Amino acid sequence: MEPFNNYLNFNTGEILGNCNILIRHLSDMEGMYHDLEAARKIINEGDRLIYRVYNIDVPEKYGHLQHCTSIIYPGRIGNEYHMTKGHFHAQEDTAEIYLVLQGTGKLLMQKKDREVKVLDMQSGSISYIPPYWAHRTINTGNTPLIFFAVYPGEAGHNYGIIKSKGFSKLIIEKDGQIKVIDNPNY
Ligand code: S6P
Ligand code: ZN
Repeated sequence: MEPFNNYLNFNTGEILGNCNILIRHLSDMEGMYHDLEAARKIINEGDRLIYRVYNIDVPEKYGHLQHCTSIIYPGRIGNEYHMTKGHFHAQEDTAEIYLVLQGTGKLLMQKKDREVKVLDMQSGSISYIPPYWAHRTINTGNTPLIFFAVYPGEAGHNYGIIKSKGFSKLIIEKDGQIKVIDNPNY
């Protein structure tokens, strides 16, 4: 395989070049937001774009490094901030690095033994997601949250556990403040 360049726009998070774009609307995240009624209403009124991922095309194999940008648009579903689906890596002993380019948010992580960790995300923050931690990103600001991620080629994604159980914490807005609360459905 030959070396290659791609070009990242630091302001928008868009990558120009050899990449595929993943687009997630609210309707792609059924049941993931706590306020099912609010989610249903928005979907019925025409749906909403929640996030995009620009993923550079690299073999999903040991020895390679996947890399991509994620752009989470600002907003809330009910009182819960816009967020990604969240996942474990299919190959659970693989880590990941997130570097924030723009915006503010939270990185919610959880292990299978239920241990939870929430890190702040802001321009310049470099978060290390160790092996075995599921991860979800939440935009708690008023502008897009844009971050660059790097992870092992073979990591893969397991969405099933999070889809069925969620995380044990929710990140919500209450009285104008960002709050981390227990997920009543967990
Ligand atoms: C991949 C990495 C990110 C997410 C992206 C969308 O391992 O963690 O690129 O894929 O932020 O999140 P999700 O949970 O929908 O894949
Ligand atoms: Zn990941």
